[in-house]
Amino acid sequence: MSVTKRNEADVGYVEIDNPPVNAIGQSVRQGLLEAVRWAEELHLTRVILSGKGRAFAAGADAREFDQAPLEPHLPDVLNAIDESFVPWIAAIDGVALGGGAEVAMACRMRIMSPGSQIGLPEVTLGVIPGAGGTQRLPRLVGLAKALDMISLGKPLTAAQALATKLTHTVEDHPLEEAYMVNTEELGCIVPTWELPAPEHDASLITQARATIAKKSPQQIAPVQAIDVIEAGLSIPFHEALPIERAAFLELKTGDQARALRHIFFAERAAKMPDSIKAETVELDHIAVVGGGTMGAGIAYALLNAGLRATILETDADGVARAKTNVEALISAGLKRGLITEERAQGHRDRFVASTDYAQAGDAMLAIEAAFESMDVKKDVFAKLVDALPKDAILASNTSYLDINELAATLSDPSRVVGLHFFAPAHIMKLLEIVRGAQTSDTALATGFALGKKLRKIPVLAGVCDGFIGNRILARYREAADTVFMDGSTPWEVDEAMEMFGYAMGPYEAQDLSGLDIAHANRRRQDATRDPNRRYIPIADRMVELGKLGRKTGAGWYRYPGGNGKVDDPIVADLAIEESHLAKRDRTDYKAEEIKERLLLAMINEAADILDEGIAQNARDIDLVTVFGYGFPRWRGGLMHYADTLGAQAMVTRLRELSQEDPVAWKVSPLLERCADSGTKLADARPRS
Ligand code: T1G
Repeated sequence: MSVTKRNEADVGYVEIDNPPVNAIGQSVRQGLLEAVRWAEELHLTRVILSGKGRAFAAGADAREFDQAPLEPHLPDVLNAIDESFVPWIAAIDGVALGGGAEVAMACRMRIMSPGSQIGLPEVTLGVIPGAGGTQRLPRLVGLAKALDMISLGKPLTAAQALATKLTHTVEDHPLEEAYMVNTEELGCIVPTWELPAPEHDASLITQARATIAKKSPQQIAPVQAIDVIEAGLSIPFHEALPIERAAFLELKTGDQARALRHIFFAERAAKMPDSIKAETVELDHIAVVGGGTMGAGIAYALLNAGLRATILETDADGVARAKTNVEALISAGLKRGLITEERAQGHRDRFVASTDYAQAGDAMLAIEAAFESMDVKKDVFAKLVDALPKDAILASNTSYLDINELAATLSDPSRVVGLHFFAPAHIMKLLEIVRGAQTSDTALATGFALGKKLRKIPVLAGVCDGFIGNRILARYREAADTVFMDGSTPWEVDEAMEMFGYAMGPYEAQDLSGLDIAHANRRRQDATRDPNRRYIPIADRMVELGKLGRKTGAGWYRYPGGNGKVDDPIVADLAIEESHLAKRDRTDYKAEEIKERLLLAMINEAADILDEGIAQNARDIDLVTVFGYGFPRWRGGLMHYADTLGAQAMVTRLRELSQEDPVAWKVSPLLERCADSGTKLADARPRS
């Protein structure tokens, strides 16, 4: 039973009981509708609605969105509540999101507990409120607030909801308070649907449209949300509902909503594979080697999770730098109101920076975040082996280097695992957990347990150059440099990828991270690079010219006055010169073709990564590309997007491109297999 009901005299208690978060599926809708009839038959004086467990209701059950909606439909259920002569009070303890907030707004009164939240985040799932939210919310909080809440999807805290009059009161015990509410006072509250819609205000509408154009470019749902809100301002409530419903139903079957749902559930399915049968080591005191930007970010994430963190450095300057970096993150957290003074002091009390490895003598996990050199890392691991308990797990935050080579320097290589964080480590949600040839299940379980503690999205990766994400990134950059050398420009390439949905194209992104990192990797790969593979020398020339990106004031672009990017004719000339030296004809690539080549290059590489078992499944590759590399979330990630193209079509195009360069465009056997068998990449598995 997803909805329970009982009454004490003339007061009814209805509880949504659909764990874990009271998602509103068909059975909950049915239960609520029956409860309206029940309350009316008993002529109750009020119904107090609550949610069992940690949520009031987390919204419509998104797992039902792929099917045709079953009756009763939520708008009808909520109209029954709103129009009933028995007033309902929503006693909100936990989150009231989407359909959950719509239920609460259909109630005559809302009482929230201090820690609860209320909001309409439907646009984050590529839809709009579909049960009256676009019509009831403006009536309760006004047009400006409603436009903001619905088009951006950000929930309100209880205090914010009180300030906007979305909730009547904030009380520690909403259920009890609801019982105490004066019946006359309750009877005087006008049903939400009967409230007047706010005045139409063109400037507010225009402003809201401008905001979403900047914050969620190319996304359809926020635009439609504003359209539906605006449409409802000048027509009666019940005439506006079908407009809202039609837009909701159309959006939920669209590509963007499917993609966003895919990522929503993929994110929640990112857990330790069942095949790993081991317990984590104790996660209390964790050593971090290296107090630079990465090490300090990792240490701060550990402190935020309530853990003890000791940064180990090579000398006093390093220790001072580590302390400065961590203190800067603590101050930033205080300034942004993300942590309290008390928590900040707790962080400081649990943080140590030292050159003395013995300071981490009881740490059962160490994360090495030192300079990206194998020799440096081997030296660090040797010191960790001497200082830490013999069964402590030794992790490396390397972005590219061979975990197996590192592990081979230890008498017990099973203790070694890769924990690849993304900068800034305390913000980026992705964590690549790299399994070496001898990595133990205990080491892997420890990685996943840490990922959970840090609220990261953990993805298991095998060992190869760049693991999942950086290997795809390297192919992406190579494809970009190829069209640049053969006729395009950094500006055109970046523009093409921004039109696809990236917030930033590959060249502007590399100017941020620095051209020297990729240069060091190319030098490292010189000895093993396939001599038959075409090599694009432009980026090397850039580094020779000292054009390392924003950190040197110029890279692929110039940034006069540190402001926006400006084309640099020197860079353009470099490509013309190199293509001339290579006797290559230059082509005027259109944005569509640039986009296609860069995406196919990534998809083909990702298919090899999946085929080799470096990634467990396509879903993990989607998580890596979205949460680590800026792939547009509303496209569902690289492989989800690839499935909208279809394996056959991709293989056909890749075969054409391989005429140009059979090495770089060698078609992935996995893609060939999918094309032959009609299998989606989402269902593809590594070759056996
Ligand atoms: N539908 C189906 N399953 C859901 C769900 C939902 N709306 N929300 C959560 N789950 C599952 C989730 O997959 C996971 O499952 C478990 O609950 C715990 O979630 C008509 C159209 C509520 C803040 O956008 O933001 O209403 O992995 O791991 O970190 O207008 O879940 O255990 O099997 O995320 O504590 C609008 C979505 C829907 C809110 C809890 N609602 N959910 O976070 O736990 S559209 C939302 C969340 C709508 C109406 C429209 C979060 C949470 P499993 P979790 P959490």
